[in-house]
Amino acid sequence: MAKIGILGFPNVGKTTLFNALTGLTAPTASHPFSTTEPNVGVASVPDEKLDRAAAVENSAKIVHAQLELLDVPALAKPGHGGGLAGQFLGRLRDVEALAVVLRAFEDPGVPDDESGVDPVAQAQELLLELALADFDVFDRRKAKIAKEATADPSKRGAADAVAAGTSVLEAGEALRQHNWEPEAIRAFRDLAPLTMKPAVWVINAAEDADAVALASAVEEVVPESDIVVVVSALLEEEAAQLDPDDRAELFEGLGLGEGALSRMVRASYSALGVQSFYTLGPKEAHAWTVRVGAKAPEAAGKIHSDLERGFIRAEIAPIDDVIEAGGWDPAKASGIVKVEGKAYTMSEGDVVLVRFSV
Ligand SMILES: Nc1nc2c(ncn2[C@@H]2O[C@H](COP(=O)(O)OP(=O)(O)OP(=O)(O)O)[C@@H](O)[C@H]2O)c(=O)[nH]1
Ligand SMILES: [Mg+2]
Repeated sequence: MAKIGILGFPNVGKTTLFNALTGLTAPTASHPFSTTEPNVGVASVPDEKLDRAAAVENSAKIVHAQLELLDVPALAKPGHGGGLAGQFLGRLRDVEALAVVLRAFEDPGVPDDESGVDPVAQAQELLLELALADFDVFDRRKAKIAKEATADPSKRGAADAVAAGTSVLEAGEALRQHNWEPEAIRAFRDLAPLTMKPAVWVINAAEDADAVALASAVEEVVPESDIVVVVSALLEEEAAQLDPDDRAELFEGLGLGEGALSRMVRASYSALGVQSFYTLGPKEAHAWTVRVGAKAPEAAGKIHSDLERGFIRAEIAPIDDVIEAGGWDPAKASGIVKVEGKAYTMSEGDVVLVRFSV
């Protein structure tokens, strides 16, 4: 399961967001540094198409795709405990993407510990902090690998790559802002640089804030490939405790559509370079996750390794068409379902039925 790490300055709403996403009730507090141990939980990827397909198929059970979330204790400002929450950086190194929370809400009852309520300033400081954290790791590696390369010329390329990465980081830039050769990417992998990870910037704002203006201001200062979303974590946390109908009514009443959280989880999903595909039946409507660009057998392997090993062919149709046709069987009857072989590249939203033999 893909893992996302939530980080940010103290009292910005990291744990509130974590609760909203997981439906859990980890303690939040109006004093900074209230989280001293990471919170771990699982978030369902909201998926309205899956719900609709399950309805037309009369599936007894719905299984949403899932993301694992890690809410790490706050990063302190430099001079307030020495930069990043160093002891938890290791935990962040093994997540696949970062959700960086920026505080834009004003609340006199929630002190901001100097991190302020200016999301642009926080984004800039956090970019710098993350680059510095990577720099420490790279700088150490640079010296070592340079020495190794004098004894073993096959390490020359890797040594040069680490040196180039170190310079980028020293300038306070994120590694993901540059294009790297495959050899460099391999050399970086062991160092698990935080600034190579895709990031979703989550601006935590009052529900009546100018979301478009906030988002575009932050987009100006973060790497181009990053995604920026605006949420009201407190409202979403309350909504997460409601049953789906009451929740929909609340969002409807506030003119918030499906809720910002759905957008945020979807954004994380696309930042991770993954897509959903589905299996549908009377027992279960199930969303699965596979990387963008995967062939049909790789997708089949997500369901069960036997399905990849013994893959013969797959019957495939877009979920929108299946819903419109009124289910899998009618879709098949009307010729929408195609038979595809091992070379088929999966598309977002494919419904699959795998034929296999082991
Ligand atoms: N007004 C308002 N308050 C919020 C919002 N989001 C969170 N809060 C409040 O801010 C306080 C801090 O929230 P937390 O989720 O504990 O923040 P955190 O970033 O996890 O804080 P630490 O773990 O202490 O660094 C709590 O009292 C929350 O209820 C929001 O959108 N609006
Ligand atoms: Mg917290």
